[in-house]
Amino acid sequence: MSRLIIVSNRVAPISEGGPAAGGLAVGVYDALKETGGMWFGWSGDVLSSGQLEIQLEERGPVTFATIGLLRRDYDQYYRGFSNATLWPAFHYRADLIQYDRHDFEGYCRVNTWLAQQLVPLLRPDDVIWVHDYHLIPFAQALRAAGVKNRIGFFLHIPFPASQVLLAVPPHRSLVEALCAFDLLGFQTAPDLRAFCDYIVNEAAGAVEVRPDGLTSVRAFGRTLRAGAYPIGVYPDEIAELAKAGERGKPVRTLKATLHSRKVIMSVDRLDYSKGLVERFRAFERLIDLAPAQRNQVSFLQIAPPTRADLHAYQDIRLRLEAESGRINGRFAELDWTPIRYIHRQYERSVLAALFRASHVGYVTPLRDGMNLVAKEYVSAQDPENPGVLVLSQFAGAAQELGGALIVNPFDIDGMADALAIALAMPLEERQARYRDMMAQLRENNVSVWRDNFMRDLARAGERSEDAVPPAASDGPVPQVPLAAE
Ligand code: GDG
Repeated sequence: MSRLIIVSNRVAPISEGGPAAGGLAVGVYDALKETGGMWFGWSGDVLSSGQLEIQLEERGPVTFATIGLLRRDYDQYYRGFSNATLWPAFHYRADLIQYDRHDFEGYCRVNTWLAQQLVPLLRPDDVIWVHDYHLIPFAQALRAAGVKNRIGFFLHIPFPASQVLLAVPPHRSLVEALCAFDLLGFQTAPDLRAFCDYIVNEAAGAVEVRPDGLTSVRAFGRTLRAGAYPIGVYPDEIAELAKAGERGKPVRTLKATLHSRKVIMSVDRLDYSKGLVERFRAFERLIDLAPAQRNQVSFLQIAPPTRADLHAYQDIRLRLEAESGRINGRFAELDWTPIRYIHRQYERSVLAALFRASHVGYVTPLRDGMNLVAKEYVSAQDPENPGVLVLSQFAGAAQELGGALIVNPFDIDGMADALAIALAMPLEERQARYRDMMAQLRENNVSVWRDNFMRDLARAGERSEDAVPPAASDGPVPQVPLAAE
């Protein structure tokens, strides 16, 4: 069996079976343990100067290979192009794009450098699986270093519509770099369609859906495969974690302070893509227009800090603090605080238990590749008395979770209506919706996601052996109609 090499910006901090590890990390780590292999990426250390060396840590059949970044590389590759250009663009926030050509050069330079660090560790039959937007040029860099292995890429965030992607000045180089992979995985069919649209209409390439359901893509002198692989969770493990915490201190504390009021709950990294301000306003609309809800329901928002050294993130934090202060100032009573906004991280097990104790899971990103919180909320529910999920139509998860109340996060009244419906929903309907969503989550858990991707990568590799090698192309390539294969 080929070894699996996982490449991601950060290497997940796995302590085997530990409560901190999320489903994605565990799912990927399980695969590594099965095949043997390596997880390669940035250690999280930023050094102002000096020599950087790979640190290797063996854990059974798995090697963790991590390396630090120099301050300038961190600023250009991570803070700059990855998170100030690509993140807003891929989340449809063209207004927040900050582009600096030196940052893009740094992004490419770090990708090349990281690839060069990996090359000596590779064996000829290793299968390489690269994750996310930080590493779009990684396959191109490996190919330039002579690597012939199969290389797949999974994009965890949305792929934007062409008209938005065109706002990123080096859009063409990015898509050309993506075409150096053998298999591209997107979260949802709409993301895959957006990519194909760019290939056909902006890159003069061609796409064709094959009998096996995968899309064959020809562009920039290469043939590759692309597909949608919605990422999942381990729903039964989350359910166990939630049940185990049902009588724990955090839940007891919450319940004691709620005095039998209902609770609406959200958990998000404090990111402008998550729609937090709109969500706060919709909760305000609910208690404003339905006085009967006042003092009957509290909204618990947990939003741990993220990328706090970027201006756009400082801005969203200030806006949210202002909104929660304003709304609480307007409606709070001596014994009731409408919004409990907590800017801090909690243990995974505590979150699961709090999800189970909440009546409504309120997950309303303006854009999200998938949104695992939506899936975790459903998984954590008590089957006998489940809560209701209110979910944005712009989360990838909405493609699968039809049992949620689907809302448009730009429609404040619509969200307030959905909250009212969720809070009043009869038990039977809640149970039916929960059963429907739980069946879907079990059917497409994180192992299924991983196995489907790896199966298709093995196949894509077989086919792309005879593909035209990547070449730097300056202009559009002529459109090549695909023969049925
Ligand atoms: C990207 C894409 C895609 C959150 N707060 C705490 C905490 N979390 C955990 C959640 C969940 C994870 O972090 C967040 O995952 P999401 O999917 O919701 O969002 P992103 O971080 O933006 O992830 C996204 C995902 O990649 C996977 O492909 O779904 O669309 O943007 O697991 O529970 N965990 C702990 N404490 C917290 O306070 N322990």
